[in-house]
Amino acid sequence: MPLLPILRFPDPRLKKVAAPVERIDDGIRRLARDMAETMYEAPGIGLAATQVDVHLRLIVIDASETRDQLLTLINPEILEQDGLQVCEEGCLSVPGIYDKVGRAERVVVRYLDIDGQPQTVEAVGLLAVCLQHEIDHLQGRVFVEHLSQLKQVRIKNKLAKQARITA
Ligand code: K1U
Ligand code: ZN
Repeated sequence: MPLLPILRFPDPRLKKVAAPVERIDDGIRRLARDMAETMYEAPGIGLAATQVDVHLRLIVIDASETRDQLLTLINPEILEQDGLQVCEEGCLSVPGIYDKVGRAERVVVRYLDIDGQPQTVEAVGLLAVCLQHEIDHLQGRVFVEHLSQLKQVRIKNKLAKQARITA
């Protein structure tokens, strides 16, 4: 299965708002499989379709230590959120940058699974953080946009320097 190229911040395509998936067909199933493979290979604990330049509401997540609890979420929506946790985040679209972000401690998310069945997941801790991070991507938001303007400028400069070195 092909690994998908991941867009890098500040690529303007990361700002696009994803559209709902209307029909779960072979194309969507193939995309979900390729995204999961890309996430495991990176390695990461989540990946949103936005990051692979597909602007549909589809995310994959595996926040388990054993790396065998894949969740594929189609048209995810946060139904409930409460509490606050501050957690160090990273992003495959912002390589090498980690910083603390405040998120809800607990979320309940409704979604369709890969068979089109409605499901809900209640999450706390890292899984809750990852769900919010990936659903943010579908809204065109990258985690660094939760940081100060000064930090964002520094991150853009650092990534531009990295890109010049690797070019
Ligand atoms: O959205 C992404 O780019 C994936 C991102 C998800 C995420 C990480 C940390 C907090 C919130 C959301 C990553 O997976 S970055 C890589 C990473 O954190 C990691 C990789 C391997 C094992 C454990 C963590
Ligand atoms: Zn990310």
